[in-house]
Amino acid sequence: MRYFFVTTPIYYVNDKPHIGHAYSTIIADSVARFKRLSGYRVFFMTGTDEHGLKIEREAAARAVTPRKLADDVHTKFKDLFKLLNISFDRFIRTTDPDHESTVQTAFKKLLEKGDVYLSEYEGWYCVPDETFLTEKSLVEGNCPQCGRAAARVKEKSYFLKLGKYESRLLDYIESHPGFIKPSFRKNEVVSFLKEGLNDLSISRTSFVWGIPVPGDENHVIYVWFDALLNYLTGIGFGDYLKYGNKNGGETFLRFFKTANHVVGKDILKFHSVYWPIMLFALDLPLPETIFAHGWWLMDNKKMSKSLGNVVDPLDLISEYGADALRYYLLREVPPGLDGDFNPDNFITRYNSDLANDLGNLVSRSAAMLAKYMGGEIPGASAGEDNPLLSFADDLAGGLNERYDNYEFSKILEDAFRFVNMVNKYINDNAPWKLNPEEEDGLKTLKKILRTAFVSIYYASYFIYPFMPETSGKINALLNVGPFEFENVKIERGGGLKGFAGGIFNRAHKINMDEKARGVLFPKK
Ligand code: ME8
Repeated sequence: MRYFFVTTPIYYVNDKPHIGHAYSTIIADSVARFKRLSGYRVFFMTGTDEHGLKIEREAAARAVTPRKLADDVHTKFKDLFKLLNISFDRFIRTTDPDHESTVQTAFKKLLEKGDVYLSEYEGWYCVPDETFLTEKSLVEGNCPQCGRAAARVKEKSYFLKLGKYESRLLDYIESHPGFIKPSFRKNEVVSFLKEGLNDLSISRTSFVWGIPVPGDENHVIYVWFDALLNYLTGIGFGDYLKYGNKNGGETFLRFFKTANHVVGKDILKFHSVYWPIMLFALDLPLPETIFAHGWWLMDNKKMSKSLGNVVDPLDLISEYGADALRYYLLREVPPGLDGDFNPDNFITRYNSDLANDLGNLVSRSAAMLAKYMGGEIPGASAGEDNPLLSFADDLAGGLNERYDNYEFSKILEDAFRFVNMVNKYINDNAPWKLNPEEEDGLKTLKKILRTAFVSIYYASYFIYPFMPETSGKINALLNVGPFEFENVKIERGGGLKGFAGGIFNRAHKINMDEKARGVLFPKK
């Protein structure tokens, strides 16, 4: 059994989600869906980061308890993810009891080991980013990342020894080229490491909303130390601690070694420096990959709750559907780069790619099949046009590598190139000009329609991880089940050969219900 663990950042509950949060989550969901289809045992986790000063302050501003704020806002993330068809296996909250226990256990372990020690922190802190800052990194007294005023802090604190693991981490990063993706981000991390690391403060005493330090309850554990450990809690760290590598504990390590952490570039340092060092200190293996995506910008500024320039995903979903949003976000931007969210561009893509190219291909093919074949896709004996299907097979064969490199925009570009090749094939062959009353005419018509429908099935497969609802509708129209490993059996690197042929070997009637033949994407 091959395992695959994929995660999103866990999101702060100071405000409702925007499309930046939707983006990371859709990326992880698409990968999870592809891996499941490829036969992996997948665990996909997302959730909310609920502790810390930022949440405590927001709750005070709203005159509610932090707990109440977290209870209310985390449901907004859950509701959004439901609308977006996010197939997570666990939605973790850092206030979940099993997580609190992970954090306290880890803290205690490191304290006993001597990798955590008590001292005093004096320096700068950015509350919105929940980040300690060095004096020299400040830009006119402000946080270099978000531009907001940094606060001066002086308080007792526990520290994690980072220097002890610095060179081990450098070696690890150099010898594991797939650890940080895209590769151009690796250099940033390496130069940060080469500057030398100060030990990391991992507890606070000036507020209370956090997990208490075991045995020293004046301190609450630093929100990032708490948050990063969610990746262990969700896959059974508790069982691993209790039973080691047996009685279910072994699945913990199996999953964790395959971890792919999908994060925004803003939090790459936490994931590629602090997190690995925490894992070294805990004697655990490192995740397989940290994939840092870029930012969605609005008028060239990072979309963010505090800047107030956010796009509400709920508006887009209610107007265009979840799949349109999923498609746009993953199609538009190459891996790791920023994207400018442009509403006109969104509508253009919707109308041209989804309504015209894909939607029309499906509806006009179904109309022709109804008209000429009584809704029956001719069997393999009708023959097919191989260049088109070979192109699809080649695309399918390259998918694993593309997914491994998070190259969604390329996958979707190719999928829609294929859709347009099928449209062109139909236009060039003009089946409506053929006479089905004549033997030759009927033969050619059968071949064209068969080719079109096998192609539509391929297209449905290509888009499935990104647009599961649309793919489901196409499969329902084709009268075949949803894509699952058991009925698709696509082996790693093996492509699709035979997969469409298998189902469509014999003549196969599509679903002629009006509902099944409904428009996929109404024009806007
Ligand atoms: O940082 N474009 O939570 P957060 C793209 N709790 N992605 C964006 C984005 C944008 N404009 N804005 C936010 C935290 N994101 C911590 C994480 S993980 C152990 C703890 C996405 O609510 C992106 O993934 O500020 C970014 O890293 C994340 O949301 C930050 O969410």
